[in-house]
Amino acid sequence: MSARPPLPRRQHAAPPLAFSPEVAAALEQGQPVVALESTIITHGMPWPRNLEVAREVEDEVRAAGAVPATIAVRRGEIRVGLKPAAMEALAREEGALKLSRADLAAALASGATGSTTVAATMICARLAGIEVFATGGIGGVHRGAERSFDISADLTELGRTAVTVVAAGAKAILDLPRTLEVLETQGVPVIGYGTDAFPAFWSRESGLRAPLRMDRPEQIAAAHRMRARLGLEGGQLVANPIPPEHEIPAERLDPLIAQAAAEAEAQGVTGKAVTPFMLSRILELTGGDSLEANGALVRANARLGAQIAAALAALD
Ligand code: PSU
Ligand code: MN
Repeated sequence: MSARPPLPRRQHAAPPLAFSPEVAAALEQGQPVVALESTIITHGMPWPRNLEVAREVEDEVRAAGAVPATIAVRRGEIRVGLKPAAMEALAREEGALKLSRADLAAALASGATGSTTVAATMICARLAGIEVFATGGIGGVHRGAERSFDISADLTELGRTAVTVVAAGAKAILDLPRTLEVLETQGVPVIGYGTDAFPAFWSRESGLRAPLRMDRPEQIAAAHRMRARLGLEGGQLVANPIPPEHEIPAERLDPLIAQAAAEAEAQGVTGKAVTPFMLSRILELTGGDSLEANGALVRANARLGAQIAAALAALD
């Protein structure tokens, strides 16, 4: 009896990553790099403020001594680091696709252009060798999820992809207690930065406690490395409260969020469209205040992300 020949092993081609020269050089030299997402540009803020904020956020990362790597999909390639013209084109793009884990491969295979959510940006950052990613707020368990089953893929991604994500908590339009429960089930450390409270995006406190607390970027970097030593898949969520001067009190926002949620339900808004719809309605209902707060918190997260990336580089 002859042994069966081994099955031919499929050789996978490398992922379609295209680095900007600045990011490529930084990664090669082991300099701190911070990944940034792009759905906030295409679906989170209106033109032209989206472009201004995207630039401001990159400037914050640079001022804090790291290199920003805004990630998006362009003509079938994962772009890691956008040149100014590419950033502007994305910000102006009207029908950009919102790409999460489920969409990424199909979009790349068909040569599409789109923005990456927190989940997809984590996947791309890990492929690119970037360990820290700063954003505004992650997706989570939506209110009414017991009926809609609408739970963001951001939560399961945090459970499986080893990137430390800095956010201002989860958006207050979500069901925050259930969001924390799912994160715990997924084994995601949720770290309040300099606070015992779990922040609620536009507000510094949600009434919930952050499961963990750290006060220095070095602690977050050390925990990130320890997870790797333990062979734990999945990332960390750093919850950085919005700077106090930009906070919108929960008492003011709660009724507006309830109104926007009721409108979404009445208009039959579901799936991917829910988060963009809620953000733009809240912008209108707050007369633009939510947009300014959003910009301020992303900038603060970018600074902290740069400090964590620097602390990681110092450990190497
Ligand atoms: N944070 C913001 N604005 C946004 C988002 C986050 O301040 O637009 C985006 C992120 O890309 C996040 C996504 O991953 O919303 C969540 O969408 P969903 O709830 O459909 O998973
Ligand atoms: Mn959803």
